[in-house]
Amino acid sequence: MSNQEQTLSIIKPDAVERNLVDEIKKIFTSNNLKIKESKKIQISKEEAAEFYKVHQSKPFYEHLCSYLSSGPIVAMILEGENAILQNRKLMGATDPKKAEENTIRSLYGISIDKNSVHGSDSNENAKKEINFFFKN
Ligand code: IDP
Ligand code: MG
Repeated sequence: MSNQEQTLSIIKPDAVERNLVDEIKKIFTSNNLKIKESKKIQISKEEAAEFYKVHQSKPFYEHLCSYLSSGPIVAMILEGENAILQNRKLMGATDPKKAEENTIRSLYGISIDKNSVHGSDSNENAKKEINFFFKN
């Protein structure tokens, strides 16, 4: 049965800085994910803190918020069959060193924090995160 979903993807500052946006977008579009919306923006540290609120108790929270707000990012709505899981598979594990071969993070990730992409991890979070960047 068909399960069309939308998910939020972010190309993080380390990847935007290295001009990897087109290459990463190509990985999505050649793996059955359509890019419905895309915008390049820079968010404030306060906005990053709001976006990553689920991680507020983690030791790396402060660094994570500084990092996401440190330079331009590209936020996208991806759409397709099982888009949430499909995107997570294409991203690979959080730590690039542990990411499966040919995943975005294994190809481009620098470190566990500079890991090139964000992707929603559930239907509920996908809705929240899409709304965070693309509310109208
Ligand atoms: P995910 O991005 O694969 O969903 P999460 O556990 O949700 O991973 O963590 C969110 C982000 O926080 C990661 O993408 C990464 O940038 C950062 N992060 C996660 N774990 C660590 C860590 O142990 N040290 C530093 N940064 C981390
Ligand atoms: Mg996560």
